[in-house]
Amino acid sequence: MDFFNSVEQAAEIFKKKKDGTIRLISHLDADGICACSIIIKTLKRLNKKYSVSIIHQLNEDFIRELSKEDYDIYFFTDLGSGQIPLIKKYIQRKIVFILDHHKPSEEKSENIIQVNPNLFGIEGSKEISGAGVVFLFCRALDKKNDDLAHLAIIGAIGDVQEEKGFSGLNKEILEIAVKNDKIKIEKSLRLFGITTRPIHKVLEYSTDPYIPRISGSESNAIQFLNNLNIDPKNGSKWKTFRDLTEEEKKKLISAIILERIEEENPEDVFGNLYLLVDEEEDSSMGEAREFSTLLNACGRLDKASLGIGVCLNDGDMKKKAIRNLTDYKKEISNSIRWYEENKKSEDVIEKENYLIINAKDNILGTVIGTLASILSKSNGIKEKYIMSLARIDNKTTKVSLRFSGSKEVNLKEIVSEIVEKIGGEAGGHKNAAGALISTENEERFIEEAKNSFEKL
Ligand SMILES: [Mn+2]
Repeated sequence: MDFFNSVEQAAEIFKKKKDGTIRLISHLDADGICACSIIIKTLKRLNKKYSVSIIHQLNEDFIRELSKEDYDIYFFTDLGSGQIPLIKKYIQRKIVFILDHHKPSEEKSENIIQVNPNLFGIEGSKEISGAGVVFLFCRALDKKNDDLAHLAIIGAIGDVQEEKGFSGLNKEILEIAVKNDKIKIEKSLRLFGITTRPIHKVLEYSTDPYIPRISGSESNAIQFLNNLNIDPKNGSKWKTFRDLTEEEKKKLISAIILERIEEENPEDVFGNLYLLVDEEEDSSMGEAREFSTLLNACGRLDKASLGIGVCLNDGDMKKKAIRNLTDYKKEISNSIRWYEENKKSEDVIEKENYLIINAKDNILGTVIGTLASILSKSNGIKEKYIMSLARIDNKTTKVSLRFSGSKEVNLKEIVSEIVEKIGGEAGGHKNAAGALISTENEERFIEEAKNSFEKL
């Protein structure tokens, strides 16, 4: 049996269940929100009723609560594979579909149908997202769901599966999205915000790829444009990249490559834009990378339902989600300010090869990883492990680990080793890892982390 057979088989089982109440549980990030939106749209088309929860993590308490509810069919999307033993323990005599791309479970149960690409040698961290798995399931139910392929692509981008294009099943799903006129691919400068932000701001905020002397400085970015005879303004309005003439675009691109001449891959500034054909070009939903940021912002500020509304094309929800994005950006700048103001306090420990920030209640647990990512790309912090902690609620602390520098690291392994000693749950991958730990273990976790970093 191959992966497609297993998708077909799961779809057949669902088709046979004509009636029955449906419960959806999905993950809180952009991928999980896309996954959930795809299945919701599909169920709506089938005139089926459902009830939804979007959660940060699937733990025993939550599964126990689920078992008390009275639904006939459960869908776990973009999560669940790791918790099959628990699901098996609590949810019996109901049909459970797990559509996930995380590490699969060997554990089996008659009522649990696990659809997971990793079981068939497909790399779930690279070749397909949770939304992608759900998309394949829904298209197996009905080909007309092909028009949801773009959501699977946004999910994959949210899970950082796009790297100079897509591979594997993601590539096939992208082709479906293009064929259905949902996505248009455009070669462009690979800089975040290129379709929505003024060009000088895009240059200023460009950390990956990094532009020496320009990244991080608004005035240098404006000066850079002036030197190229590119007027950054159109009357009183700042120009975006798309407002530039073709000649100006070419001039700008070659100038950026020249600025980067001492970097490892100076020409590494090109990439694909995945334009959402049905959305307004310069909106936050106009390009897949920004769209996924918008969804992440919804999830992180605990408004996942807004994100689902955006995916389902609800105009009112879209407006609210954009306002939420502004709030999210404020949370991020607040977190940076808190760090700057508390650098010298006992909550921040900086040593030769590591930086540990314990923000406690001062930064949202859902934003703390973003702070670590931003710091890992900033100029002041080089060749250091950056570990940040903040509390999600009064008993759970979120830990994030990043590395600033070009050395090969395996952050997931480092976090997993500490978790093994202190307790908690590790997640993530080589270049961005994290954990959820019990708040009372914060101090012990930090001590153990210091030991680990000092040995590295
Ligand atoms: Mn995912």
